[in-house]
Amino acid sequence: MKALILVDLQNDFVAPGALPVPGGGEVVEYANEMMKDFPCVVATQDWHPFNHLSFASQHPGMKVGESFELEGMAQIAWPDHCIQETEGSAFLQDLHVDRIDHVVRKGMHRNIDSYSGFFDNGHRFETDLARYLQERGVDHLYIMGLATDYCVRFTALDARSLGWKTTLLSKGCRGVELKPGDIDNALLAMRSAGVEIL
Ligand code: VGL
Ligand code: ZN
Repeated sequence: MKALILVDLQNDFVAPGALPVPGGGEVVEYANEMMKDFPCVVATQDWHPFNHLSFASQHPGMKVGESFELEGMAQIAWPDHCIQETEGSAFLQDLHVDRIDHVVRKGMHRNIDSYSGFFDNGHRFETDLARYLQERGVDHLYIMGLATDYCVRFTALDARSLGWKTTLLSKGCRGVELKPGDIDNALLAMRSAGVEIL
């Protein structure tokens, strides 16, 4: 059985949200269309405590977009975004949420960021995503959402390393592109890992 994974289709990733991904709002209609074709739909939500350490605001003098080290790992300083139970972390208003079978929340641990829907960035904690997909008998994942160069990228790479046949619906993805080339590099990394790019 195939499953559709909708990555982080949340208000803060679409203008005028806190961390707007260029063109992010354009993918909602496509997501709504695609959901009709899938017997299993999972959506991830970035779900941070207000004082998450990926936020530049938690580090005196730090600017958004800066690189720093968090618990020994490379980290980008983000604006405050997707704070639990706020408007910013809610699903995009036009998304047909009634068609979502399962929601996976990530990024709740203050000390570590979590781009992938499967694991945090240090692979210390696992979400229930893999177990859910196994229980539903899913053998092929179709992934789309925000942002191509962060949460989509790492969700797709983990899906491959866990053994799923994985297809990226690139029409339904948009990237941050903090540095020029980030989106292309993400697509290359996914393709090299065996992700089919549609
Ligand atoms: C994301 C940056 C920070 C994403 C989440 O959803 O791609 N990017 N948190
Ligand atoms: Zn985040």
